[in-house]
Amino acid sequence: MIKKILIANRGEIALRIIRTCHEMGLQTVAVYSTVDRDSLHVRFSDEAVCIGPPPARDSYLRFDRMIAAAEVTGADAIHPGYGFLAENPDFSAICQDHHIKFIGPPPETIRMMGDKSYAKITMKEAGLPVIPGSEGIVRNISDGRKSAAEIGYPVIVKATAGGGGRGMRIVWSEEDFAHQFETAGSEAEASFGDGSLYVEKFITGPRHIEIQILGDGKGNVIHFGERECSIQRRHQKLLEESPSPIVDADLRSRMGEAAVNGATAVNYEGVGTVEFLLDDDRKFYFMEMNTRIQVEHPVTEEVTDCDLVEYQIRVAMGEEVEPREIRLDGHAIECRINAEDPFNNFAPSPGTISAFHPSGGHGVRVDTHVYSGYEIPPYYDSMIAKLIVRSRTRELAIQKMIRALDEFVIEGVSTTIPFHQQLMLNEKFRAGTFDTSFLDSFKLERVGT
Ligand code: MV4
Repeated sequence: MIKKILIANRGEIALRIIRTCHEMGLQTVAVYSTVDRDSLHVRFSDEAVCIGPPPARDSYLRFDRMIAAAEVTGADAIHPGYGFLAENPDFSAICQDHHIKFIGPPPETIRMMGDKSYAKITMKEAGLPVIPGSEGIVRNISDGRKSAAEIGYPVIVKATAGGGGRGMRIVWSEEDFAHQFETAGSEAEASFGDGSLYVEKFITGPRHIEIQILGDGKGNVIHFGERECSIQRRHQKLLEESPSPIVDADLRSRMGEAAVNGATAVNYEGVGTVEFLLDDDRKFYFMEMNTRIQVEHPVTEEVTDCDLVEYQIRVAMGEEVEPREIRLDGHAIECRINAEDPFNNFAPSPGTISAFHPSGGHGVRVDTHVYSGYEIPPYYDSMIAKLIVRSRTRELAIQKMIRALDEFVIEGVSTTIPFHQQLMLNEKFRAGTFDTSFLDSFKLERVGT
């Protein structure tokens, strides 16, 4: 039984998790670095433990301090949120060793899915379509070049320890292969301590679509439809929506079935996301599986009327997932509000928020840890709020988002609000015909004073 949960995270997601815990009658323990002392997750939790100085490696990434904080407060579970320790198999294992329930999959599943080449082999065996490429990792340039010649150029070289766009190189021709392969390998070695690479066909202008799933580790897996995540800049998503404007009921059911089959094959426990690329012919391919709750989970919650954090906690308590079809109703859009200057290459804009007025009204949800007078520390990521709207159709959701963005007041720092305001008026966005390269050519106009 779980009675008290330690939230091994900060910011909006820590607050998001605390809210569900309290609705479920569960006690909460916040952890914080010294710079987060005045954060709302500290104020809204039942207890709070300081775990160290501002740099994450000295606080939010410290296994020993998380476990000690759980032990001194008597927490029987740890929710990792996203980022930090969420997909660290060793942390999941340490929690197990200390008889603290890690809210997420067991270490073996996290490790398997963290090895992107191995995950791809596993999903191919489960019958999911995968992008044509090398059978697993390639040992050297010569094997890689052979593989690339069979696949046909352009190819993409990916680090098996990478993911989310880190440690990838596109190779356009055979002459360029050796150089790109070596660069990718040394980058991967430096970043992940593992230089292993695999090769696959490069799909030009794909859409990034992901399926939300839930498993109970007892063989039951269900899906919650898709999220459209193609609006991204340098692998940072800026806007997500559900449903995807390009996915119809038939494609949703086929992608959902594939995701469920993949998760079932690994006896998945917890919430997870199966990422797919969709090509010009609307063929889909498995890309990666994420074993955490994701930043963009609220759009799925809004169209399915499900609390995904509640499901995480319930399966962690041993509850079974009842097999059923989840219906999507209406349309939800999430804009990530970052303390960044969209007119200056999205440079981080830390500082003190002098005035903060979140949007409200029917169909508007703001997930944030920020308030008037809040000082954004420079140590962590720059997302300060998620603005989520929900309406009956995509067109109405866009109209509501325009209204909600107009109403949102944030003074003292630059934010991505002006970017989203212009995106909402963009023809290609409104038509729903964009792909992952859309933002490469999106030109922000300088307006106002
Ligand atoms: C690809 C791809 C095209 N073909 N794989 C991006 C995130 C990471 N999970 C994998 N990603 C991609 N994988 C194949 N076989 C396109 C992307 C991709 C991308 C690649 C290079 C530059 C920008 C990109 C933006 C979105 C997706």
